[in-house]
Amino acid sequence: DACTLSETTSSEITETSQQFLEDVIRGLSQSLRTLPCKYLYDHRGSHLFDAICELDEYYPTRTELNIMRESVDEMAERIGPEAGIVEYGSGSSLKTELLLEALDSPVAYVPVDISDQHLHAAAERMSELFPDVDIIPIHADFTDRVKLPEFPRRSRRISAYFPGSTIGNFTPEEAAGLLGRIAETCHRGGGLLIGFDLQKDVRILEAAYDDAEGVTARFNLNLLERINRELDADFNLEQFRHRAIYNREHNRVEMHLESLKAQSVTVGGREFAFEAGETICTEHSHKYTIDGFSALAASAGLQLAQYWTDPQQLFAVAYLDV
Ligand code: AVI
Repeated sequence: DACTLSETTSSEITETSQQFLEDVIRGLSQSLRTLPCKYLYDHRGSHLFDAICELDEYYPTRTELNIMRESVDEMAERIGPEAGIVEYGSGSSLKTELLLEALDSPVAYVPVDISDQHLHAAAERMSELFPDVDIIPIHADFTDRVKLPEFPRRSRRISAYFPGSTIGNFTPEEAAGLLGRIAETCHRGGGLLIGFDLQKDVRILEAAYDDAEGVTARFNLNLLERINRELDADFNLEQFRHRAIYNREHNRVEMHLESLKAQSVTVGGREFAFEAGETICTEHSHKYTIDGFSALAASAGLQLAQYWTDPQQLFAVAYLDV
């Protein structure tokens, strides 16, 4: 039964919140304070992120979907027949649907996601749509090494699918490490189909991460709410504001939470003093050129075979050979 794979025991849950507390204390103790962006995606955070994907200003989701609509047959040809597909993150079932529909006799689909709820919704939907494909959801943090189930023997090769430009949320060093681990998962002869965001006018970028409706601001501030709730902290949400800044040196949008006054906050019994204007960085979203991304992939042993982009060159989807 595929579902038992993702059941979590209560001891695992305690361990996870212990880890959350340690990560938060560590991040807040640094001179430039940070919080790991993976914690943005609790239940409410995942819903807010879905709402971000619908915003006018947030171009990546619809642009990637259009690239898929335009070129999915060529992508499917690259992947080849009787493939096993491992998807990193499963919040993108529409793009995945297009891909599985275009593939020649896919054998297995393995979504890997940190959000149990997203994972199960996606897995259920996919088993209804593709009854002939083995659907094997894995509840895991894919920044760690993911252990795959024994793959059905019929699958000729394993390709990974990593849409959504999530790779941009890692530093280039982390991204190279993650690409290397993905390559190991696929074995030689397989490949990786990956979406990444391209460098562009800073105004477009900053608007995409600081929308007029304030959805991204709520998404970012929700992390403090989550910390208050889960880690017995006392952040005053009225006294922090969302900021999105493009860092030209590192080609990335940075999300920050800025303290509006000098204040102190208690988290898990520890006190942290903030100055007015001091920020906590909650996310990096790196923007690449095709050449830059190709070089990053090459450093992890993956070769760019083909890429597809939109007419305005906002976003790219690439197939990399392992
Ligand atoms: C999930 N990830 C690719 C999004 C991004 O664009 O970096 C997360 C996000 N943060 C704010 N808006 C969207």
